[in-house]
Amino acid sequence: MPSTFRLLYVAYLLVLPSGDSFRLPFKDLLMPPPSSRFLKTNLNGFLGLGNNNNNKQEEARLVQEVNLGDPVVMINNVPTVAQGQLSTITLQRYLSSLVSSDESLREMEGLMLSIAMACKTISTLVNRAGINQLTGLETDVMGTRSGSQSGKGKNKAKKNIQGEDQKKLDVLSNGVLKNALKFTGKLGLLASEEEDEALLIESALDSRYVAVFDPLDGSSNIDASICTGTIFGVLEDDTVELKNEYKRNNDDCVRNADAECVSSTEALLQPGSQLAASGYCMYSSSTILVFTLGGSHPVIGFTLDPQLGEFVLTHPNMRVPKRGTYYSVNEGNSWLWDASIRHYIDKIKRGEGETKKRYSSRYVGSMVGDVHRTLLYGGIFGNPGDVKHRNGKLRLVYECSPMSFLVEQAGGGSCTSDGGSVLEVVPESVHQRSTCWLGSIEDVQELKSYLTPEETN
Ligand code: FDP
Repeated sequence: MPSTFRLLYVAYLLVLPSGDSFRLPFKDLLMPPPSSRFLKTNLNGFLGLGNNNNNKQEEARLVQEVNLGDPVVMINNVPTVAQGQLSTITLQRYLSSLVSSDESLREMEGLMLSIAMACKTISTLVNRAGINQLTGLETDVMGTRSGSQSGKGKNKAKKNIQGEDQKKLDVLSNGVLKNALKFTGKLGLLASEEEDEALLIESALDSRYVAVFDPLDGSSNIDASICTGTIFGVLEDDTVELKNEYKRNNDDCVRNADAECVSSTEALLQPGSQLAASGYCMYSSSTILVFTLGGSHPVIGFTLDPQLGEFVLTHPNMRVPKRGTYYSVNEGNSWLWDASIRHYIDKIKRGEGETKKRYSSRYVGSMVGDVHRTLLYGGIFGNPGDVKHRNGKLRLVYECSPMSFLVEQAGGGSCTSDGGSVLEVVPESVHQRSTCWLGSIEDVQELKSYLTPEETN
């Protein structure tokens, strides 16, 4: 390969994985040409060749080598990628630096690393779904594949507690997350969209946290390879009484079909404002893990580097723009919405809202994808509910609350369809539904000016 071409190719490789905040300035393209070994290894990575462990380690070493200088700057004791550098801050490194300045985050570190590990596994499953025949519905007939059929004849589709068909990947992702969290020993209780009951983790009864998650949100998109995601929330568990009781009389443990110990859900029924952490992992053209640990912690995003097999920091401090020009809602239901919501959407799309700009519609139908775009570009996302489904389609505990918490932590806003706070709703059951709107603070405020509490009565 002629050397100028080689240099341009390496420049291309270096610019390609950079997020918007980390685009390399032109001067970095003039760095000394790397060794041909680096080029070869990197090319192999791109083509998916020679993926043995030695190669991976070598790739990691060489990629680091090419990142001349230390790209890390400390901001408020948190390592951050310096402008114009590729990220070398892995999730593990980021979390351990947090723990070194705040020891109370140690359990959270373990928990976050387990969630990240599960997300990596789910990302691989999602990526290989078509190849490994993991598309289609989960069926009731053991060992029988339904392909992409809708569970006709003998292969009846399995349903979750809300009566929705479960996809194979819903069930697999749930298992992956459940196992990852169980083995941390740091989580006493967990609930999931795909579990009828909350599960008590016997090996971690003294732990400080409980977790809720939607293992594979947007799974109706999965067979078309459209983006999906995992949503999670972590709450502090102060139901010591419950655990003591369990310890006193182990026989009281009611087991479900998988011989798992079913629990009361008391610790999980806390309003979103009590979340200790929340986030999502989006499986799309990149796999991106976005989360916040609440309080003074920012919303941060890590992108899975497929060459290193590691989440690396790419979005150090995500802030929702104050205003956007997109609305994201299933407009097919507009004829069933309350008049106030129809009126609001009509105004912004005609350019008759507060900004006098015409808003465009963007709707993936996968909450994680729609929220991720809203977080980056601004605008408003909603699942409003309608005359048939007053509380909408989304679930309060593991969809609306964690996402609203995250968006508010990034400077955005959220509300229910009667203009109330999503984060103040105290759940009555784990699988309860709720309306929810979230996005740019000024867009949410504008929407609220159209809503009246009476609308939901
Ligand atoms: P899915 O059913 O594919 O899992 O709550 C789940 C969800 O997707 C969200 O991800 C998405 O925003 C919403 O449902 C889409 O609902 P509609 O099809 O009614 O628009």
